[in-house]
Amino acid sequence: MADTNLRNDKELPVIVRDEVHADHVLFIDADGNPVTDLDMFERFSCKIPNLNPDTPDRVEPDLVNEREFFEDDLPLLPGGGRIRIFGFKEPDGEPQFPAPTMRWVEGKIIHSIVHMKKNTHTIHHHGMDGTNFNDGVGHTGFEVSGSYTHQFKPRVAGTYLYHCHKNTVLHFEMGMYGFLIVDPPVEGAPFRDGGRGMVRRMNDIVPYDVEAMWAVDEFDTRWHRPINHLAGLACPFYNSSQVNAFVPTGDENVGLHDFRPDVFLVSGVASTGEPIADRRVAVQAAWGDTILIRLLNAGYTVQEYLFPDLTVEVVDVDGRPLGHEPEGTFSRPFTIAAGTPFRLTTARRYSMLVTPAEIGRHPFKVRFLHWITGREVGRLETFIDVL
Ligand SMILES: [Cu+2]
Repeated sequence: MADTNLRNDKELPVIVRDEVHADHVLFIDADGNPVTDLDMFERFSCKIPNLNPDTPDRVEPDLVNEREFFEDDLPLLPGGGRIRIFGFKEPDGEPQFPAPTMRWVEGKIIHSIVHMKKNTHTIHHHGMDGTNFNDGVGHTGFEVSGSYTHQFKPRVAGTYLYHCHKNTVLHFEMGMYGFLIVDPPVEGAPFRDGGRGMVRRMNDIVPYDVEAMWAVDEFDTRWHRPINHLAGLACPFYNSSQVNAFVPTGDENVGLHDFRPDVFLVSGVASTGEPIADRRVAVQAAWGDTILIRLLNAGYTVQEYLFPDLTVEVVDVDGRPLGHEPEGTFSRPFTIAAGTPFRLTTARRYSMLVTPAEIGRHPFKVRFLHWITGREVGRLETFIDVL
């Protein structure tokens, strides 16, 4: 994103095929031929195999989830207007945004099955350290045109996400993501979204009473139109009738170098300017309850968050419990004092514990900051009610 946006006001570089510029040579291959950035781009972004292979080392699963692609106009705009979404749904489920949560359990064998009816997509289980077959990153592996079963044994509980990793700049923005939660290996797991559960805190597993799952996102509504799945990819062998690329093979600039968000959402609920009170987002807890907040930056801005009157403890960063041995030996959970703003960038997560001492309404505020200039481009607010 950053690189293309820096070019925003300048003439786009023209890459001439069959003409090697010294600037573009990355390395010399085993046959002595120069490998250019265009070769690399074609190899890893354009010549992606479409495969539906057998799962290597397949064993019987403990847990299975299935997702399929949909494209639909969903009533997500402030006031209920519809907007074009690419998403994942369960095979017999309704289209929804964000995609349904995957809930896994530490140490269990998981099968995550993806079905594609037309076109190709992938599911990247972000942070899961999958092998190349299971990682779901199209341009370093393959894209799925039919079905594929990803196999995992998640190593440590935490807050993750899954998303499509085909033409990611477009498909992630269009809605192809959802939470992926790994619960600790205790009775009752996997837990129900929003309810009671257990979470790792250092080397302990501690209970919470209420779970908030906040995927904070923003839409540039100009992008959310019936749009070619490959739009924005600059693949020289696609002709312009197939793809409207923004460099130099297409006739039309589809504008994916230019992101100007105009709708701001938490977990699929758009802000109207008033604090979001929808119960899918706003939390209701009883006095004395411990709340686990799973916070995800699912957008393309830098997001700055603020609890004006709550001090929270961060127990997990990007799916890695702090202070958990062996990988967290050198870290510890940390507190963010009431009134202290904090930030996350794209795809990053915090899991935070809080037990509010006061009855009443506790606001949660977000400012959306432009990723280059830092300028505020939007804001929203929701809250935790303690009764
Ligand atoms: Cu996709």
